[in-house]
Amino acid sequence: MMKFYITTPLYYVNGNPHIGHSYTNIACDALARYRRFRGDEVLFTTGTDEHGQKIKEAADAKGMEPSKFVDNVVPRFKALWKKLNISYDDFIRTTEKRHGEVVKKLLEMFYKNGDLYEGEYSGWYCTPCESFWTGTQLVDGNCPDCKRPVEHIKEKNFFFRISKYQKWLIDYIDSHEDFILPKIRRNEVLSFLKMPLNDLCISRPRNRLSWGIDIPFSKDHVTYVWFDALINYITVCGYGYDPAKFKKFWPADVHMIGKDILRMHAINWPIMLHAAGLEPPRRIFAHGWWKMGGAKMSKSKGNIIDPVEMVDRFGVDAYRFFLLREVPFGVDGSFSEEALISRINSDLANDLGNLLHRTLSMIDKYFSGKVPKRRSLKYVDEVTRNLVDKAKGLGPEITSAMDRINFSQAIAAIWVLVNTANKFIEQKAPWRLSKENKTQELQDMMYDLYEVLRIVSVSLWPFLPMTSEEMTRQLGLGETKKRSPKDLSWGLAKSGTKINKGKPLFPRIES
Ligand code: ME8
Repeated sequence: MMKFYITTPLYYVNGNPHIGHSYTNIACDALARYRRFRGDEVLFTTGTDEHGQKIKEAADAKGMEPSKFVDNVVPRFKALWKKLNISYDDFIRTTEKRHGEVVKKLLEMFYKNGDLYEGEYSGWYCTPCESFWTGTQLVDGNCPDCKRPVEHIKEKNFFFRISKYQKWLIDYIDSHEDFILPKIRRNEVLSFLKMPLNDLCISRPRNRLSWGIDIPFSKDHVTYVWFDALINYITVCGYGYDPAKFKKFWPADVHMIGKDILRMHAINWPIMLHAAGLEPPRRIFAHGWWKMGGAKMSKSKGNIIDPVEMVDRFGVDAYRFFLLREVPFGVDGSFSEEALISRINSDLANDLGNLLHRTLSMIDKYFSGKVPKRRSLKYVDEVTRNLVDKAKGLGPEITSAMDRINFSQAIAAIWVLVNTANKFIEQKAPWRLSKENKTQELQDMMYDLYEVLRIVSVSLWPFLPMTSEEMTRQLGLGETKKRSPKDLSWGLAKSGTKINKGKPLFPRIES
C-alpha cells in the first residue's frame, strides 16, 4: 500500500468561498478519491488561513473581534465542502493551538540556526495579496500581481535568509523535472530565480498588527501571515507532535494551488523546509484561473459567482463535471452559465443519461428487468469487439491521465466509451433483433451494454461520486462497497441481476 498526501491551499476567510476555491478542492477531491480507489492510503487536507492584515481589516469592517469573525466564516467553507462532497481527512485552521506550536518551534529553530535576523523593512505592502514588494517590482506604482495600490512601510522586523538557499533551490528544481508543474510554471519560477532573492520579512510589529502568531523571541512582533500559513502543510501531518504520522506522510505528494500563489509555494516554502532539515514536497501543481469577462474571479474584484447557487440550480455533480471537464487542468477557463448548461445537456443528459436510461428500458422490456446471460466472448462481431476493447482499455487510460493530473483527459476517455456504446445501440438496432427473434444476439448485446454501464459507474466514482452511486443503484448492484481497479475488468456483471430503472440522471435544461 502506498501513501498519498495531497493538500489544498488554506483559504482566506475574509469573505465567502467562491468558484475558484471550489475548483481547487474539487480537483483535489477527485485525485484523492482516485488514489483511494487505487488502494493508496490517502491523507487529503484543506483548511483556512485566518491571520494577517486582510482578515483584521475584514473583522474591523464588521466591528468584530478577529477571532469571533473567523469563527463565523469558517463554517461557511465547511458547509460548502460538504455540499460538494469533498472527502478531506483533516481541516486545519491556522488559529488552532497545534499549528501555533509548530510555527513557534520552527521560528525558534531558524532563530537559533542564524537563519533569522532583525533588520529594518522599508518597502511596499499589498494587503489584498498580503505581499511585500520593492519599489522596482511595482508596476505603475501598484502591486505587480493584483495591480492594486500598495502602502509604504518602514519598520523593524525579522528577516529570513532566503538568499542563502537560492543556489540550492535552483539546483533542486533543475534536477527534479516534475517538482513544479505544469512546465510553464516551472519555467516561470526558474526565470524568477535568475534575479537575486530578497530576504523574506517574516514578522509584523505588534503595535501595528497584533492578529498573528506570537514570535517566541520578540514580544514586539507577530508572525507574517504567509510564513505561518505555509507551515500548515507539516502541522496537519503531525510534525512535532505525531512523529509516526509525519514519517508516514511527509513529504506531501502534491501541493495543489492556483498559479497566483506559485512563488510562495515553489520558492519560499521549499527553502523554509530545507532550512528546517526537511524534504521539499514531491510536486507542486499550479492550476489556472477561472475568469469572468476576461478577469480573474476574485473576492476583491467582486466578479465572483456563488458555488452554492450553482449547485442548488444545477446539481453538485453537474457542477463538478463542468469544472473538471471544461478546460485542461493547468490552463485558464472562462466561466459562464451558458457553457455549463451546454455541457450538462450534451455530455450528461444526452450522452451518459440517455445511455443508462435506454439500456435499462430495453432490459426491462426485453428481459423483464433482469440482466440476460451472454455467450462467451468468442461470439463477437467487429462492432462488439470495438466496444469491449474500449471498455477493457479504459482503466489504463484513466491511470495515465491521472498520473499526469489531467482530469479532463480522464473524463474524456470515459466519454469515448459512453459514446461508443450509444453508437453501438444504433449499429446493432436491438429493436430489429427483437422483431427478428434473434434472442441470443439480443441477450449478448444487452449484457455488453450493461457491462459498459457498470464499468462507467465505477470509473466515474472519483469525479462524480453521487452519479456513480445512483448508477450503481439503478444497475441493481446494491450498496456501493469500496471499489478498486479490479472492478473495471470486463465480464464481472452477473446475469439474473435485477435492475432498478430510475429517473433520468440529468434532466435536460432549457436555457
Ligand atoms: O491565497 N480560479 O488564499 P485565497 C481558480 N491564504 N482558482 C482560484 C481562483 C480563480 N479565480 N481564485 C482563487 C490564499 N482560487 C492564501 C493561501 S496556502 C498556505 C495560503 C483558488 O483565499 C486557488 O487555489 O486567496 C488559489 O491559489 C487559492 O484559491 C487562493 O485562495
